[in-house]
Amino acid sequence: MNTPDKKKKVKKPLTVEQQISRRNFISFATFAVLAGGAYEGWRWLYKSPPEATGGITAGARKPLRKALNKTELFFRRVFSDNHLVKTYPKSMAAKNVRVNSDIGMEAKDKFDPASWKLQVQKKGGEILQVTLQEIMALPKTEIIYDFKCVEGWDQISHWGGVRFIDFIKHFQLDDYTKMDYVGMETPDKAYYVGLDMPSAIHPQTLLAYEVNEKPLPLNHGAPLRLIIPVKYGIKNLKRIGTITFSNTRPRDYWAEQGYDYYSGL
Ligand SMILES: Nc1nc2c(c(=O)[nH]1)N[C@H]1C(S)=C(S)[C@@H](COP(=O)(O)O)O[C@H]1N2
Ligand SMILES: [Mo]
Repeated sequence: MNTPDKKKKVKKPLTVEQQISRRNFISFATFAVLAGGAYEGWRWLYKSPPEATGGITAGARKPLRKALNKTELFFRRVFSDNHLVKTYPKSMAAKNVRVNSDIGMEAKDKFDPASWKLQVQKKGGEILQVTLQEIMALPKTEIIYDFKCVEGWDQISHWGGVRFIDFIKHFQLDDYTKMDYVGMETPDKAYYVGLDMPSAIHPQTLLAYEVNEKPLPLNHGAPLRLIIPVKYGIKNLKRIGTITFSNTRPRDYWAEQGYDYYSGL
């Protein structure tokens, strides 16, 4: 028997419990769709081939590296070499400059700073050898800036040496600045960094032989270290042995461990 009620199909207002269960359903459905999308995205990334330069940067998937390289290019354009890193008065420089790590400098007894020569790899296999005396005869530049390590500490420190660009000009290496990268390695080749050319020839980048106006101690990279204020500490190679120029990325110790190759500030 038909009740008049059923025919009219009156829409009864939902009870509180019904409203809650409906909202729960919508929330879970939305979550499931988003989670599915995230999973598919991850699978896509996971299945995509690794980048071609796997050994140099730590073998990220191609699409991920593409995004990272876009980010790098963006920062390289924004922070071009017209931008100078902030400098500080001498009074603010740390008296006890922190010594961090010493990869490529372990064989302290085997290394003789007196017979050290900087080796610059030129085209056609020729090697330019430069003594510390020749480097110290060039105009000296000093910088007091906030040195930053990726491990989370920073310190205002005072360095002295020759600007890398002045070194290049003096030894008539100008042609090499048309290349994309500079590579630097310790004499034992255990620590090595790759630098984009604009950062290497930045006016604040130094081949440093002094800290706090005194000769660099061995643990800070004597006889010669890199001070590159536009980069994190990892790129500031201590005890430079060789310098190379290239259009492909030179090998880089920390990039091989997955750190950002550019490591700019
Ligand atoms: N040869 C060499 N250079 C190096 C390193 C290293 O382990 N070996 N460590 C880098 C890191 S991580 C930092 S923070 C700085 C520290 O420089 P400092 O010891 O003079 O403070 O050196 C950089 N240059
Ligand atoms: Mo560091």
